[in-house]
Amino acid sequence: MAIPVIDFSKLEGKETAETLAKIANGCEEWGFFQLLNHGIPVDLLERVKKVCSECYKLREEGFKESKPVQLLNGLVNQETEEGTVKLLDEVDWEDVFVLQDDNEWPSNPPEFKETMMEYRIELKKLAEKVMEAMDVNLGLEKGYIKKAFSGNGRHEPFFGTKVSHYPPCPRPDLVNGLRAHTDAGGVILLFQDDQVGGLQILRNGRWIDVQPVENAIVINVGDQIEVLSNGRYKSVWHRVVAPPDGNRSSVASFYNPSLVATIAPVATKEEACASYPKYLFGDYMNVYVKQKFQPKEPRFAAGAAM
Ligand SMILES: O=C(O)CCC(=O)C(=O)O
Ligand SMILES: [Fe+2]
Repeated sequence: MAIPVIDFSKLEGKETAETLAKIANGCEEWGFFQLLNHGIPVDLLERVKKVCSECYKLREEGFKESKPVQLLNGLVNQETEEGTVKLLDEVDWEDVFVLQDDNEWPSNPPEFKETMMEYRIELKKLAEKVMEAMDVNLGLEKGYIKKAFSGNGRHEPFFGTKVSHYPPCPRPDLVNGLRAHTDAGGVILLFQDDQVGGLQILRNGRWIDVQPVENAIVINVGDQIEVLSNGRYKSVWHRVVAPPDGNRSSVASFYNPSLVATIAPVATKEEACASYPKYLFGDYMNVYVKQKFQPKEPRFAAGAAM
């Protein structure tokens, strides 16, 4: 069983209806799908891979001193003494940093900033196109989700890009690359390693691989799209298994509401049918940062209660 792979270029032309239907199926039945021919030039993707990998090489020594390495070493020593130990549940075997419009970015390699700026512009456009396809599929006016995420056009939606590396892990049985979670925001666009796998989604009670597809962009539904669609689209649990050998890299871009945008289910014919509360996205995020690796349902309630 494989995550649906969709040719996004067919959204325009004779196969619009079929392509929209494939996207609807990806959102409703999977929460994850992959896009090919998404319009991001392959040459740009190649440059992104290169600058991110060079950037990680400059940070590699730092990872050796990091908390996951220290905790895993401690756990392995404990195992030697006590025989059995439990999986580490408070850290992830990853090196990450986030790029936003207004934070500090690595200045090395020298091409990093320029390449990632170009990449983010393209990815943001792609996110908005994907959201428009969701609008149409949900029977909403084109631009509805973007407008909701921007508090009716009054604020900028949040757009962040997380650059991750999962270094080779001596004991993937004792630590996750990234613990299981659902994503907090709206639409997530992931450029994942095409050599080293490890991303898995929970489907019908089983973990299945998000198969690496060269130059594809993996799209997934975040918690806010679940709420806005009144549960028609579901944010799906996923995790990254730490690579036993090989270095996994990924670049995840998050198109989220502005922190001051109100998120609520789309008006259903009968208001009483709304299965989700209404809240400020910022309040939801305050809960999410503390409960990211826990079930999402109590987060919705807690966000609304603030
Ligand atoms: O690195 C990956 O493949 C997935 C990352 C992810 O799930 C996240 O950053 O939320
Ligand atoms: Fe995620």
